[in-house]
Amino acid sequence: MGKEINFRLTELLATCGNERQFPQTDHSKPEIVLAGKSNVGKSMLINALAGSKKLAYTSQTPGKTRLVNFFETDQALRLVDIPGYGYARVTSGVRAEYSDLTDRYLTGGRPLAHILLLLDSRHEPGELDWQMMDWLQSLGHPWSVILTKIDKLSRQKLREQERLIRSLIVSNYSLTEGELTLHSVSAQKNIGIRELRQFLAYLIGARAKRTD
Ligand SMILES: Nc1nc2c(ncn2[C@@H]2O[C@H](COP(=O)(O)OP(=O)(O)OP(=O)(O)O)[C@@H](O)[C@H]2O)c(=O)[nH]1
Ligand SMILES: [Mg+2]
Repeated sequence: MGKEINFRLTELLATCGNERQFPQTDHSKPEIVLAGKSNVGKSMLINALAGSKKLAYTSQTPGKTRLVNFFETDQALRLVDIPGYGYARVTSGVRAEYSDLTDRYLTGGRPLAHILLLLDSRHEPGELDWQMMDWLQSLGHPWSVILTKIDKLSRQKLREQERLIRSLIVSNYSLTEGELTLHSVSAQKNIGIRELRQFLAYLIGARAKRTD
């Protein structure tokens, strides 16, 4: 655990519309993936982790991130923003294309350290979230849950949602409580971000540098 990671040293590495554009794998830079429905807050969370407002493109218009974006943090890890699933306003053909690129990424033999599945803290997981979790379970990659936009809930309501969502997932996959890690964040209000940096650093055997 000697290494320290400075998340403020996060840069865009590559923006990929197809598999050939993926950067060469580097096993000294494990990849941490952000997956989740369009508009759940993936891009904004990358910005919050990096302490930068404009690193990853965020938008009011769902489905803007149609590419796999690779970011590199302090030459120690990569954050990978994969296209949001479930954007109803694109045609099914385009939707298939998105999930195809995501599929190629997830099954491409990359050094995947962990997948963060983002869920909106205000809602129970929807059909597409369950499909994504089923997929992650079947691929056998380690994954955990991030509840986003918690600034929209009272503290008490958040506790209720955490309990509910945790119990739904634990029972659906017959997990023990300890097998499901769940973090709650607000990228907008910078809540839970420092803890999440620590968790990500821990996943790759390092520590997050205190920068705030
Ligand atoms: N209140 C609140 N709004 C947030 C938070 N995080 C993201 N948002 C808003 O949610 C919307 C979508 O955020 P993005 O980060 O662009 O979502 P995304 O998951 O990258 O979406 P796609 O790129 O379409 O897959 C934006 O309008 C953000 O301002 C948060 O922590 N709190
Ligand atoms: Mg995005």
